[in-house]
Amino acid sequence: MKIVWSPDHLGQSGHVELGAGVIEPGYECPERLAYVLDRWRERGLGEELAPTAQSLDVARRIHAPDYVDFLAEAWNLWTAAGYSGPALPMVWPTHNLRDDLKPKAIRALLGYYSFDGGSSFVAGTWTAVASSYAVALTAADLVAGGERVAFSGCRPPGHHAGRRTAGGYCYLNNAACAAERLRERGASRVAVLDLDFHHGNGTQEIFWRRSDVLFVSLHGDPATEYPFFLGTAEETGAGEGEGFNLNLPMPAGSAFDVWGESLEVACRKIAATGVDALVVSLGLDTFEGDPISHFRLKREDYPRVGARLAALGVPTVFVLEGGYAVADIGVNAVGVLEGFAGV
Ligand code: SS9
Ligand code: ZN
Repeated sequence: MKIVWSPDHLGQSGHVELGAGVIEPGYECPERLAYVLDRWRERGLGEELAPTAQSLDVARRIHAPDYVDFLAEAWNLWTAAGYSGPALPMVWPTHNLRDDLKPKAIRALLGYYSFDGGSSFVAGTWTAVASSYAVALTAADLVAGGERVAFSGCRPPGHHAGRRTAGGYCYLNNAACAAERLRERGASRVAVLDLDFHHGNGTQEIFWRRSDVLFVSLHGDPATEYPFFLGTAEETGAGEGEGFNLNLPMPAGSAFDVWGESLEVACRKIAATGVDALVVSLGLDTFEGDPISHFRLKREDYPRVGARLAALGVPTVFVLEGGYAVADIGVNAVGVLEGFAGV
């Protein structure tokens, strides 16, 4: 198996997030990928590749082009306005405010292009975001070129990023871009299976009206879990995309007995739909030790997940999403991959 990653992820460091009554250091930190790489090497899983150069064309199709331009410029606009420290939004165009009014002030533009205070900008954010995107596309290219499986060591993650909104530590939707690349390279239908604890609201939004990309997500019930405002079971897609969105929310506290049954439902849906390729949004925040999530998967459950996914028999791109029990993320991510490979 091959892993694609870039040292440019280190640019996303020193950022902050708006938590419950506090602005705190980002849970989504550089050490996360370091632990994955350590474990990858320890287990001798395979070759490490740098991403190939990638244009932003796919990002500009998956996202609003002006959003992509904004991500690239946000830090410069912030410092040009005389602010220092991480760039955080201050006002959001929610409910009866107008989301078609695009203000000029950077402190308001940050709100126009986000849905929460989880995706702040520092000097290296854009470099990291662009590298994370290139990592996912490179892994998709490997699979489009005939590899059975590839792993994208993406940082920052992407599944909360919508068509024109950053949030939940995400900026560009790496998994959605990987799916789009697989389509572009000949897959007639692709599934995105989101195993992160948090609902992949961005990926759902992006593919909501599309039947060529099936979106399936296992996650904490939005009644009590982030992102709260999307992810219920009755959301099934619209227009052409009706029936191509499947949400499997589960109560906080769910362990593998319950979660594994949802995985089975998800896999059967994917098999019944018939897809040429699979993208797995691999969050490891389903782990019992995760500090901000509430499922109870154990270390030994992860290889079983990988084995079940391999049984689908579909070329697969794994894309790293969340997982904040930092020291455990490597063992758990690599556990999935080893289960997949049948090691
Ligand atoms: C902790 C609150 C967590 C965001 C969670 C995003 C998970 C991304 N201050 N809020 S996978
Ligand atoms: Zn998550």
